[in-house]
Amino acid sequence: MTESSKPQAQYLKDYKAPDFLIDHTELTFDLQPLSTKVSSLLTLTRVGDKKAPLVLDGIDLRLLSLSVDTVDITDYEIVGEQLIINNLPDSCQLSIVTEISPETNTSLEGLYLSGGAYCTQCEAQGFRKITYYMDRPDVLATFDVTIIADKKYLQLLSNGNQVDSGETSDGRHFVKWQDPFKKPSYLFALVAGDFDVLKDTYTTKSGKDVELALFVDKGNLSKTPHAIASLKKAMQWDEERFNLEYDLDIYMIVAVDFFNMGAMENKGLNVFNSKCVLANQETATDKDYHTIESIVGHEYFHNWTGNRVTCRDWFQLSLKEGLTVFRDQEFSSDLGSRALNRIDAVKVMRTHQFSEDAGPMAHPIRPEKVIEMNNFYTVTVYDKGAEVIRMMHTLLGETNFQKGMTLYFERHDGQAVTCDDFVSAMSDASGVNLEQFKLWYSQSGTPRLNAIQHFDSSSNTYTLTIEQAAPDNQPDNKPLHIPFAIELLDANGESIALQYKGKKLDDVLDVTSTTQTFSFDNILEKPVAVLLEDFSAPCILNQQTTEPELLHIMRFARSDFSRWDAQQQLFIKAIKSQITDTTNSMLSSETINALRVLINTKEGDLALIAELFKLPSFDTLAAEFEVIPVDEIIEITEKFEQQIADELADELLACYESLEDDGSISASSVAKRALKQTCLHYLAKTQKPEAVSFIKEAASSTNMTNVLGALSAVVKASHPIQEELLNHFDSQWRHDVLVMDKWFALQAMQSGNKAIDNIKALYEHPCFDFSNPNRVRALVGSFSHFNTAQFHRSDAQGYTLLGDLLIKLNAINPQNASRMLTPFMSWKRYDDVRSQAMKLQLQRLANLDGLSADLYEKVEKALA
Ligand code: B3K
Ligand code: ZN
Repeated sequence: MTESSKPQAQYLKDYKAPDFLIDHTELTFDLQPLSTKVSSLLTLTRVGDKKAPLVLDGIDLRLLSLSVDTVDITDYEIVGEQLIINNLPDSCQLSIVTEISPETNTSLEGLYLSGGAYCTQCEAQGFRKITYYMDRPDVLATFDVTIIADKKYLQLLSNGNQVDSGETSDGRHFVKWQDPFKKPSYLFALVAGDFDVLKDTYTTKSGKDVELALFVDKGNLSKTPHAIASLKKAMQWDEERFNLEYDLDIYMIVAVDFFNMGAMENKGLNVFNSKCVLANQETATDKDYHTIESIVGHEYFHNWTGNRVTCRDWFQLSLKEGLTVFRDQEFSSDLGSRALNRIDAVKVMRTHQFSEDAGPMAHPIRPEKVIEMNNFYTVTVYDKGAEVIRMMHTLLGETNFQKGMTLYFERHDGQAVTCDDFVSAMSDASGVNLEQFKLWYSQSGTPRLNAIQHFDSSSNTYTLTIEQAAPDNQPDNKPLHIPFAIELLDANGESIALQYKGKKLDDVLDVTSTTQTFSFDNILEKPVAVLLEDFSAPCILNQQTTEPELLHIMRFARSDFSRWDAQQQLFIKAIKSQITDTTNSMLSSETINALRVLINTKEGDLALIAELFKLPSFDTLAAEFEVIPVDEIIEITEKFEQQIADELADELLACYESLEDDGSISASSVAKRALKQTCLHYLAKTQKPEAVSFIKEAASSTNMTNVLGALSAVVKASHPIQEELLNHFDSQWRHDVLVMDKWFALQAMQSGNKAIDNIKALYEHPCFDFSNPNRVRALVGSFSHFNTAQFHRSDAQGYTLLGDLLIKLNAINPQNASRMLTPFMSWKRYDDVRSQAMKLQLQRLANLDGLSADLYEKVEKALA
């Protein structure tokens, strides 16, 4: 690539307010697969420099005409991806007619035709693939949209309320929509297709009736009730917890098969990946049900946090995403198990986010430099962003946090604002000083905390010193304001009231400097400390906790999350000591006994017990090492799983047999199925004859959670019956691609040398399609993320498979390619042979003609 053809970076520091505003946008779409005509009429007002030209963004557009106040103009130029119009009056109506080709648009961004329906995806910068526009989030306009199409596209949908419809003179039809709320272009949506529709209504707490409509592919109505029920729960929850009501007369969700992400919050017209909508007990797992509820909630919550108040520029993405993830996490936690939701969120942080933050793509939750915006819809912006909001919530408390939200909406409803505006509202409403806290927005990397404990029996004083160090890759970071939650347990497992010199102390410590000591007195014996309770800050904590102390925490901590965390630490310690000291050969009898007590007594949440039985993932363990010992982690994890299976086989059998679920999605049934799955996972590794009959029974169940539990157990155990069960599944579900994705993911987990050839053969499977992101992720994404042994084969065949795929996807769908590249980003953390082999694949990409900006940005950073 020559210097001038390299994709250019944008910087937060260069933000400049627009010179023009668009007050109103009128769009007419004449839909044709290869030549859709888009007529746009923009009402413009100059607000900046008198001489400034109007600069509009546009990609892959054919300009048919351009006129100002009905007069054709010639004083314009198209430079790269911009249309520059000079000498415009201070206010005018600009008319632009362009032509685009939805059918050949495989990027799934802009307007595309796939699976027989027209659909748009505009966030972040896809609107510029539809028409020339000020495609930036701080330009907000009301929209009128007319869609004209053949009648086979029965439903013609856009944002807002439908105001007109009818036939055209040439026998086609049209619908006109008006969105009264000003919005940026990224929230625009259009869908045209022939769908089945589930209708419902919701009455808001102020008594307004809202029509709900869920559009799905023909024949899928039986899979819609859960999504619509989730939507109603989300609407009610947002009223109760955040005092926020819906604002339009209609809320529509459309499910499409070809979609790059989970879903999109377009005003009044959400577009969803069908896998995040469709569910019934036969085809979807309990986890799918949970994901659907959470994503439906997430997109709904964006109506206020994202749509009513949006981002000034894309560097502020976490303003809406971090906050909305926090809101959806709270929604799931209020409706279900808070502990399990917390465990899930922390797993994402400790595996994916910590690794991103330590690697070449490390960026603050408010990035400062971006080449391709789509590359910044990351676990850092979303999940670490949500942790930052959660820390503010911890520091302020629920009441003050809600006061902050109210002030934020009072100040900024209808505006495009910054993360600083949000923090100011929180701080002003609560009186809590968040100046130092704001560093979380501008510093990347995971802070490292070191906890040093001391108990002085002569004065009955316990002291805790917290040292805070900058991350290795960000040595210049300043100390952060960290809410550090603790619980002190006595020998009986009782919580000790925190006090010093007669003053009651809070259990959230304000850590603000590099070294800080906190003292607690009136403590009669050396306590066992639960540190960073509930993962109160996204940090790596180094603590010298012994095995007996971890077992004590696991039994007695008030936070279920911290009990699970202690169990994970026990496993991690054991695995690490195996790797560094091979004489220490097995899990201790105390650890095995603690597990035995859990399944024998089955006290408390069964789903939590299921979690407590899971060894840490490869990624979690990898994070513990500077150079990832791939083979050792795999070998020792397998050995420990085998030990659990062998030593607890009888208990696991008894537990499995005792669990009868009623097939519903009630919390207790879901928890029973989760524990049954865990039992099967281990039982498949034993020689117990009952195990095979349990597996066969589960595999033939009509409940997908049970079926998948059985299949995944046999695949992971390389059990001889796996082939028979997988073949049966294929013949049973070939008609349902979403279910087949589960099968592709299982196929990707095959062990042994044939794994790679198997994947290549599956590229030819009638259900596989390189242009469908769900298929690609199910097969190759599962392989590269979860089939560690085969992906990281030392003969590099796994890496070549992924490299070949990325080259292919670069031409079809750069966004998907870029996402699939992730495993290569941490190439430097592997041994020489593996890292050189991964680097080679990155170099192949770097040398590729026509490398997309999406891949270019990541490959360049990875190789730097
Ligand atoms: N806002 C969208 C994500 C858009 C991604 C663009 N590449 C979904 C969400 O976070 O709700
Ligand atoms: Zn979002």
